Formats: sequence, structure tokens, C-alpha cells
Amino acid sequence: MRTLATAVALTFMTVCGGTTSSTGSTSGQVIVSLHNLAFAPLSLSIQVGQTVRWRNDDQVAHTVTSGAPALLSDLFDQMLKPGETFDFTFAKAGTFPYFCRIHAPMGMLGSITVGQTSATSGGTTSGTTGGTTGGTTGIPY
Ligand SMILES: [Cu+2]
Repeated sequence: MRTLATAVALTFMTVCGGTTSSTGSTSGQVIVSLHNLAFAPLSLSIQVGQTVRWRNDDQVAHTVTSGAPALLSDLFDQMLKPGETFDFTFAKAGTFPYFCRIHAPMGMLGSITVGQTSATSGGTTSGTTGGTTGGTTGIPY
């Protein structure tokens, strides 16, 4: 039995190889790459409280500007030189379009969809019904 267990363990180790895959996307940081005059991924879905990190992998400067070219929102507006990063934590649910000021005419637009984390619903419903009825009725003399 012991030899079998060892054999199984060895097989698993061989199958898994040495790659330690760390895909912890439920919380923390999500990366958007700025590359070839585009945001990758173009659209991204995250949860409230998550941080998006934009990273300029291009050889030219870009901006990460919230809103749309015709309708700016003043959430963020960050210039990124090649190699630089910018972090933004989304505290509210909704859809947040953004773009690059320099290359928006060339279609450099992106969007972040922020979902509300499953709210803990259901609380204490049973309250104290029935209060003090009947007060002091003045005694007639
Ligand atoms: Cu750009």
C-alpha cells in the first residue's frame, strides 16, 4: 500500500511539473496592458473594491482617462510613459469607460465593468411589535 501511495504521489508531481500557477483573480489586482495602441483586455469585469493596474507596454506615452472623449468624467486621468503603471481601485459598481487622450481617435478605448459583490441579504426582521398602549388617562374628579 505504501509503495502505491508513493507511486501516485510521484505521478502527480510529474504531471504537475514545476509551474506554480497563481491565478487568484477573486480579489486584488487585475492588469490591463497598454500595447499596440490598445488596451488589453478591451473590456474587463471586476468586483467592487478591486484594483486595476494599467501598464504601458508600448514604446510611446499613453493616458488612462476616465469617461469618453466627448464626455470626460473626472475619476482618473493619468499619463503613462513607457513602462509606467497606474493603479485605480473601483469603489463603486457600474460601467466605467475610459480612453487614451492621445490615441482615442485611433480607437484606443476601454471599459471596466464593476460588479457588486454578492451582498449579504437577510437580516433581523423580527422586531418588537406592540408597544405601550394605554397611557395615563386623566382621572376625572
Ligand atoms: Cu495612447
